[in-house]
Amino acid sequence: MPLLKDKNILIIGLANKHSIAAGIAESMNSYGANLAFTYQNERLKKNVVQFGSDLGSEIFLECDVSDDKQINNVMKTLSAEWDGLDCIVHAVGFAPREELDGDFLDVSSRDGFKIAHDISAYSFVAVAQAGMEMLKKRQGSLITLTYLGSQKTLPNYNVMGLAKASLEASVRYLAASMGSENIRVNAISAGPIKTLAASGVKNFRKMLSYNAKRTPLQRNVTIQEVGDAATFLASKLASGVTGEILYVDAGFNITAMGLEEES
Ligand code: NAD
Ligand code: 0WE
Repeated sequence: MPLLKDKNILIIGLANKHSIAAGIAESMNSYGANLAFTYQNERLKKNVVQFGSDLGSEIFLECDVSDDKQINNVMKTLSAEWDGLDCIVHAVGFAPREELDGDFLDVSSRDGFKIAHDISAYSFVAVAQAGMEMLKKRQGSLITLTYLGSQKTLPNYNVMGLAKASLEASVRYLAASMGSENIRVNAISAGPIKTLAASGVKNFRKMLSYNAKRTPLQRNVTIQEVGDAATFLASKLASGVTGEILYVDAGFNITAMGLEEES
């Protein structure tokens, strides 16, 4: 029997077929899951409906995660369609562009900090709260996406590093809080991947090749690989795993020094 057969899973954070959420949706779908999708706004709706329909999904709901009303509305609408939720995937991150271009000390602002933390970290807590009732019914789990910039510095990631550190702490606090209901909470720390969010980042291609050269696997990871790790975390194979940050980064995070540079 497929690993996620008859599992009801909500995907938050799909923008297009290059999104990490798309890799997750495809993997989960291939293991038998029923998927529902949210989209940030009307502009992205068409993409999301097209992508999800191709996977046999029928539930598409608008959700800007900065708005508690929209988050609650999603769960309310979903509870009329599904008797419970087995997993919520949160693949959302945002900071104002100006925060991600230049030296941290120079470009950081109070407003940028607020927005980055609200959209990239608090929204995960808000989604957990709103989804709790439906997750309880199925002893479901939550999965979010993070990046190594939470633990180590790199140029330009700036306030997103702080927000991801907060997101990772929220994984642990939510896991401790929701564990009594047998709800698990985990994150995947993905290596860099060329997605829509990444396409707004200066020199991203250079970062990808820098990264590939320095990983134990000598390459970058794909959204399919991140998707398969998410399938594992959502499945009963991970029934003993909660509060964990699972690195899907071709091993980059474990190295302090790579092989000799090729000249
Ligand atoms: P993406 O652009 O495909 O996805 C980001 C999503 O966030 C989009 O669907 C966008 O609509 C959504 N979003 C932004 N603000 C929102 C709001 N206010 N309300 C609702 N949705 C909102 O890019 P991605 O790389 O797939 O990003 C998904 C997650 O993966 C993010 O948390 C990102 O930080 C994380 N991540 C990305 C990489 C990478 O290199 N691409 C690496 C590690 C982690
Ligand atoms: O988490 C991310 C993406 C973060 C992101 C990207 C953007 C670009 C466009 C958040 N907000 C915005 N806002 C925009 O206006 N990643 C892990 C990918 C990423 O982004 C970087 C990276 C990496 C890696 C930004 C700077 C440096 C490295």
